[in-house]
Amino acid sequence: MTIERTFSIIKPDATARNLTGAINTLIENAGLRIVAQKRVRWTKTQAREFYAEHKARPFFAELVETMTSGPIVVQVLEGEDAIASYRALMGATDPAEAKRGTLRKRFAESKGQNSVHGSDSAASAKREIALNFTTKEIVG
Ligand code: RTP
Ligand code: MG
Repeated sequence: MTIERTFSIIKPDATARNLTGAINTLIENAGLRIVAQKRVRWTKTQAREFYAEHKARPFFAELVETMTSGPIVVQVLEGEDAIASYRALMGATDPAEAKRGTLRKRFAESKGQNSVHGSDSAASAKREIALNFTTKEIVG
């Protein structure tokens, strides 16, 4: 059994539709524990740094705009195989391709407005948690 931590974001399209509680219920029902959480609004600089790996992609400017368009809820989720398990709960990037029962199938509006983010690897999780939380803010 591997207990891991992953980084999650409830994105502006979801906070705008008052879906924080609904998403958190599904996260907890999936066996993941929310060990850190805060509602914040990112600056453009923060969004550009967070998504630096995508800076050459055609959707980068739109992504930065979207992620700074309103409040987000940043979280650390803990549980068995948390990284893969949360990616499975999220579903495909494009809601048209997301499987039934996933967060993106239920809530996402489009590829750009896709309600949630989750780290894609252990290295990403470590980096993304460190960018958003101090160690004191994570209470396991
Ligand atoms: P995320 O990083 O948000 O968890 O999503 P992901 O791994 O499934 O997707 P990724 O390829 O890392 O892309 C990051 C975010 O950029 C937006 N995107 N828009 N308009 C487009 O073609 C497009 N492609 C990606 C999405 O919001 C995606 O979640
Ligand atoms: Mg990604």
